[in-house]
Amino acid sequence: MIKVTVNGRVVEIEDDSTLLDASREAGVHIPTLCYYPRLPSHAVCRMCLVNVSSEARPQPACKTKAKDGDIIETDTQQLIDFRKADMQWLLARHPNDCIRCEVNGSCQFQNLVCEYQLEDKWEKVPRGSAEHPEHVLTDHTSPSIWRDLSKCVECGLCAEACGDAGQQQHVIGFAEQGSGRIPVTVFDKPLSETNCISCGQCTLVCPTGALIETPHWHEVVHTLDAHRRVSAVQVAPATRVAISEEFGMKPGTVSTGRMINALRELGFDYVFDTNFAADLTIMEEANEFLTRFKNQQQLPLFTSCCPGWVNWVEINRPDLLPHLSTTKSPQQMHGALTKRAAFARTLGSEFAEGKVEPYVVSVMPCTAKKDESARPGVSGDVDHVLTTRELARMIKARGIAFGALSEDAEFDNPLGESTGAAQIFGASGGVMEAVVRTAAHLIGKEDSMPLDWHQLRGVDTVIKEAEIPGVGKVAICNGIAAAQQMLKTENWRDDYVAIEVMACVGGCLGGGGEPKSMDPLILEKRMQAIYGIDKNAPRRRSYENQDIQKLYKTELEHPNSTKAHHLLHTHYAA
Ligand code: HC1
Ligand code: SF4
Repeated sequence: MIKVTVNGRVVEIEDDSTLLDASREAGVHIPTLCYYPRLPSHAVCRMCLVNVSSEARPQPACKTKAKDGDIIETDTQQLIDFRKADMQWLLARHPNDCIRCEVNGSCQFQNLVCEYQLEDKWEKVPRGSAEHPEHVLTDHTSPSIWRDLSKCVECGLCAEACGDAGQQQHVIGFAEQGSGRIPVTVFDKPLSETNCISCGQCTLVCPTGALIETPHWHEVVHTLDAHRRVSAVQVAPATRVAISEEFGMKPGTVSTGRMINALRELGFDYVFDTNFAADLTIMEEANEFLTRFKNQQQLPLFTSCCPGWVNWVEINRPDLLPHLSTTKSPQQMHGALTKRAAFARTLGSEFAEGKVEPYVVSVMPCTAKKDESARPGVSGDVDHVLTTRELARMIKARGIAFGALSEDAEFDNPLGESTGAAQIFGASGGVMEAVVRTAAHLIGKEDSMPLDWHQLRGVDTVIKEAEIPGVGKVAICNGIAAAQQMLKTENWRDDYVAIEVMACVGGCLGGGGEPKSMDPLILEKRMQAIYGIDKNAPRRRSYENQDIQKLYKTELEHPNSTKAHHLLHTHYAA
C-alpha cells in the first residue's frame, strides 16, 4: 500500500493504483470522457488532467500511476480552465440536438457541459464537414446499432471495445489525424455490410449518443398508448438484476417485482418471463445434446442462444454451423408460444388461428436480440425488442417512480413460471450449468452429480471447463474473444463434448443493452444477484418446471418431437 494526498486529504491505496483511483478513494470527483473501467486507459480526452508533485507538468489521472508520497491537486483554476476550453472545442463540433437525443439525460458530455455551464458560443465546425466530407456520419442500416458520428467526442472507447481490448472484431477504427479524427468502419461501409455481430459493446462504452441501440421504444409506447391490440411482454433473466442501476439503486439489486409492476403501469396486458422459455430451451437442448452424444455426431455441441455468437459463426466460420444447437433461443421460443401456441389459444380462436395477432415485445440486455428477432424463420414472432436501457427510458418518460414501486408482483401465466436453472442463463456458464442439471436427470445420475457447478461460474476466467462424469468435458467461452482463442487451438474438437459461447464477457449480464456503469465490479455484482435468485428458487432444474411438463403433455408431446421441432427449433445460414 502507498500513501498519497489528494486536495489535502491523505489516503492509502494499492501499489499499482492510478491518480484517478487515488482521487476516487479520497472522494474527489475528476471528470472523464475517454475512461472506462474494463478497457485500457489511453488518455485522449484530457479531461482528467491533474497536478502531481512528482511531475513537472499536469498528468492524465486515468493513466498515471500514483507514487508513495504524491501530492495531487485536481481543482486549480488552471486545470478547470483547461477542461472548459477542451469542452468548448468539443461543443463547437457537436450538433447539440440533445432535446431529442436518445441518451438525453444520461450523456456524459451533456452532463459536463451543464455542470461547467458552457455556452455554445464558438463558430460551429460540424464533424466530417471540413477536411473529410466523405466519411459517413449517420448510419441506420443495422437492425441493432445506430451510428451518428456528428455526436462523437473522439474518446476512442468504441474502437477499443470492438478491438483488441474487447471483442476483437475490429469493425470500428479511427481514420484521419488531429482534429479530423473520426471512428469509421472499414472503407466507411454501412454497419450492415461489415463483420459487425451486433453485440452492442460499442454502445455500452460510448459516452454520448454517437452509438446507440436501434431504438424501438417509441413504437412500443405508441402501440401501448393506443391499446388496440392485446399486448404481451417477456423479460430476460439479466434485465431484472440490472435495471435498478438506472434508477440510482445499488448494483446487484434485484427488481423483478418492481419491473413487473412498471410494465403493467406502462400498459402491457400480460407480463411474462423469458425464463419460462429458458427452461423449455434446456429441455430441448439437453435432449438434443444426448442424442448427438449417443450417436457421436456433430460434437461438440455449441450453444446457440446468444445471437452475437450465431452472427459470428455465420460470418466467419460457416463450417461450424452443424455444431450449433438447432434449439431456438428462449426469446424466440417465447415469442412463438405467445403468438402461435400456448398463449394465443387462451385468447380464443381468432388468436389461435392467427387471424388476430397479439402484440409481442421482449425486454433484453442485448442489442443483438433485435437482430435475432428479424432472422429468417423466426421473424414476426417478436414484434419489438427493447434493451434494458430502453425500458428504463420508457419508465422515465411516463414518470413512473420505479424505486417506489412494490417488489411484490408475480409474472402472468401460462408463460411465467420458471426455475433457478433458467435464471442462471443470464450469466456466463449458466446455460451449460442448466443443461448439465437436466442432462444428469435424463441419464439417471442426478443423485450423484452436484447441482452447483462452481467451475463454470465467474466473470474473470476466459475459458472455463468442467468434467461431467460419464459424459466428458464441457467448456465455457466467456466472450467472443474467448471463442476465437479456443477455436485457434488444435484440440477443441476432441477435448469437449459441449461448448457454451456468450459474445459478451460475463454473459448477458454484461450485454450491450444493459445500463452503462463505471463500477469496475459491476459484472460481479450482477452475477451475484443472479446466483442468489437461483439459490433461493424452490425448483432449480428445468425439467421440474410444472408448466413445462404440462406444455409437453398438452401440446408438444415430448422434447424433440416433430411438433416441438416445428415450433421450437430453427436453422442457420452462411
Ligand atoms: Fe440472455 Fe437468453 S440468457 S440470451 O443471455 O438464452 O439477451 O438475460 O434473454 O433468449 O433466457 C439475453 C439474458 C436471454 C434468450 C434467456
Ligand atoms: Fe463492434 Fe460489437 Fe459494436 Fe459491432 S456491435 S461495431 S461488433 S462492438
